[in-house]
Amino acid sequence: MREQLEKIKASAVAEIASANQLKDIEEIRVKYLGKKGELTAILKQMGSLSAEERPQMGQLVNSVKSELDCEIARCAERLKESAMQAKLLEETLDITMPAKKRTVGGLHPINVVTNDLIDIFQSMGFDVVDGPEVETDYYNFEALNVPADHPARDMQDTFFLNPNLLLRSQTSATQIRTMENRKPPIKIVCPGRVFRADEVDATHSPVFHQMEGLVVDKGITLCDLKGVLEQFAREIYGEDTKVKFRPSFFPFTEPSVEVDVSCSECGGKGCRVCKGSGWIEILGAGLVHPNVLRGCGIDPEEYSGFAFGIGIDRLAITRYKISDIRLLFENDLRFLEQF
Ligand code: 2NM
Repeated sequence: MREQLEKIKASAVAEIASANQLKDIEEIRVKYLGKKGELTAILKQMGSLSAEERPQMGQLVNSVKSELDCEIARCAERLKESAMQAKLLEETLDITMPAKKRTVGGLHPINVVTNDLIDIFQSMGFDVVDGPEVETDYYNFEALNVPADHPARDMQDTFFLNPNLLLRSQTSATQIRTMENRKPPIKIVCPGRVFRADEVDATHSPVFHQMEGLVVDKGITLCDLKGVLEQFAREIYGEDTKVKFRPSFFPFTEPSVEVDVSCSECGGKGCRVCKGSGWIEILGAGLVHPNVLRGCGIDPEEYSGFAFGIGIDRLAITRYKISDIRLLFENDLRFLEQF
């Protein structure tokens, strides 16, 4: 029995030593120490021993059992440890590897300029109002006092979707909607995309951007218009900028003016940018025509207003010295990444 015990111990120790997975260790434990295990079987044979032998053998079996318990626990510990090491090795991060580049988006130059304009007019108390890009003939033309035979109402100039619906050719339609829905005082700017059936070239695009402004209140005059536009011009072109009104014509304003600013490149002496005149034309404006006010339910005897329209694309092109308007719409990243 003693020999048998030694053999069991020797083979168990050898098996434990050669185990290299946790499940092998568990199998070994069951094989020797489990309910039907080899050592357990020896214990069961104890009954057949004499009274003197029994305690001695009992002690021996117990000491082998605790040795094996101990070996098994140590081996399990060792295997767990090496499994952890292998896992750590596998998950190693090489912080010297080149980083994955995360590209950050930026604002399109049109949006940079639009945001600047919004800031300037908001600081003067204007609200920003949005409107639909698909408009009705009424809001785009009729309400703006544009006569039926006006060339802008021709298919050659405006994108009609059907005889009544069109892609807006100016953002004024949004101002008409605002005048219908709000009572004066009204003080708004309407930035947005507008559409005209123009042939594409370096200075024309069928899709471009505008910001129109509108102020309606009691006693509004051209003087108020000039003050607002002077403030705007100084913020965009610099403190010393001068503003000049020239008579013009729009169906929706009376009187109408073309607005020039002194050339910020040469200070008014005349250069290539201003084509020698010292002035740059930047926008059209005027006092809102009484017919337009009346059509929106505003009494022109009680209220007056001014309106203006700024070409955002033109402003972006001159600010950034962009040579061709098409660059703004081609979405070539080599161009856009410069802003
Ligand atoms: C311009 C020039 C002059 C204008 C007029 C109106 C409205 F709705 F009040 F009638 N909105 N915008 C206007 C006036 C626009 O763009 C060159």
